[in-house]
Amino acid sequence: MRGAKLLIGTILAVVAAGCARPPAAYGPVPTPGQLRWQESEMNMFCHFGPNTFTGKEWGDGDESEALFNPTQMDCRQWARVARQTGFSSIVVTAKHHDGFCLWPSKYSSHTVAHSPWKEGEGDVLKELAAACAGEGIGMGVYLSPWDRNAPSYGTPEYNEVFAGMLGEVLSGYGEISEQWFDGANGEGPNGKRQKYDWELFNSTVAKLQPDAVIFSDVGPGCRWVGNESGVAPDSCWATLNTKGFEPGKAPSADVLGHGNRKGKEWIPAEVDVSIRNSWFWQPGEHPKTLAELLRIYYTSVGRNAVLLLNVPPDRRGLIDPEDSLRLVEFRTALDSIFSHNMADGARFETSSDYNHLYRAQNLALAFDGFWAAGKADSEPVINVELPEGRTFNRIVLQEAIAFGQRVENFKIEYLAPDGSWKALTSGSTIGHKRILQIPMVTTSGLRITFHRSLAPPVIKSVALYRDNYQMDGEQPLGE
Ligand code: FUL
Repeated sequence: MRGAKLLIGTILAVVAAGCARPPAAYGPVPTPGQLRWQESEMNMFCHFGPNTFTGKEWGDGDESEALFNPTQMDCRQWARVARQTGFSSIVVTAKHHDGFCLWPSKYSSHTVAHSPWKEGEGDVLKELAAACAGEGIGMGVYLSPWDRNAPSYGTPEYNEVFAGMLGEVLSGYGEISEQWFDGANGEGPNGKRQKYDWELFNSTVAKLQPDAVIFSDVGPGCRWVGNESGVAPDSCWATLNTKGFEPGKAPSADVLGHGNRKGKEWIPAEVDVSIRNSWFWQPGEHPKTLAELLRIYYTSVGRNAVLLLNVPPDRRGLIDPEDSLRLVEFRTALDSIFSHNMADGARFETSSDYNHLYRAQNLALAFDGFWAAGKADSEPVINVELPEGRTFNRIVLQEAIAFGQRVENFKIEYLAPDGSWKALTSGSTIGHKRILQIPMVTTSGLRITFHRSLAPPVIKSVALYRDNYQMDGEQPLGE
């Protein structure tokens, strides 16, 4: 008797566990490092080096080291500004195209060690690593493969030099969240030709910092979005085909932006853009306006990409107060827009559930779970019943990307006062986060219909917000 009970109990437990099994992943999925990076949403870029002092954007590599002499350098200020205004890490130009190393590399004499700054005893990476750790944010390093100073550039030996430099920055400064490989090369037709050993470079990163996300035109951790104006396209896949390409020999800007539907590798887009016109601090330049920064936020974070916003320290080695003030305004605006979810208290209903664990109510932002559509549901629908009329102009959708990116076409309707469903907006991809900018609408119901998906949608949340900052020229919907 006891044996039979035990058997029945075991069968029931197995059945229950079976029902609660999560959906299988579709296609390529992010690594834990990529997931963490995607969730970081905004990182700060700091272009700093000899160019800061010469006013050039691309140094020639023969600038005197004596130029590098910031008078009040304080990486704690950079890290404080970054953390307080919502950035998850700082990616610093440890070596730009001029070859100048912000750390005392033993592979070069064109470094801080040969500059007057701190009498050659300084190390920007060391100070920045300590400052970022102190503020609880990450640190990433930009290392330009193109080097206009290294005498060995253009010979196989340079690959060893570059890998050696990589080894130094990746083993001497604690955890590195992102390794940035720039694809630019301005050598021109008669210039030096370097055949880069990407296998060596990438494996050096993988060995020394296995969780670091590697940026280049084509990943492998994340890809360039294809422009420097802060815009990912409306339709943005985190997947890409890289066969035949490498950093510096990238697919078209169009493909970099859109990614490849059904692409073979998980290589999401990163949007790098400067808060000023130039990458390096230049006298007489001013930061972008708040409206421009908000627009960039919507066209990067709001389109399944991560924003890498460049905020270049000035000649003193401090973030310019004009820039930090603008960032405070930006943070204040984002907080005021995204701290009141108009879908709080909503009732979610769906046309199907994959199983009882992944049910509709998980779509509420407050739940950590997700909703998965049933396998046989060819056009899954989410109904959002709002407790009373709610007014909003931003809809935020998130896929649970650990299961792959799936949705490729959806429409959203709202419940009009006469009880009919009226078209509100439509979209293509979602990914980690999709923010739809719609005219201000007051309604008690929304209906989201997924027309096409590569696999049944797995949606993490649906949230609604009100952005009063962007209202200029935006018309509310007539009822
Ligand atoms: C480009 C570089 O040439 C620019 O100077 C800057 O560093 C930008 C982020 O990447 O490829």
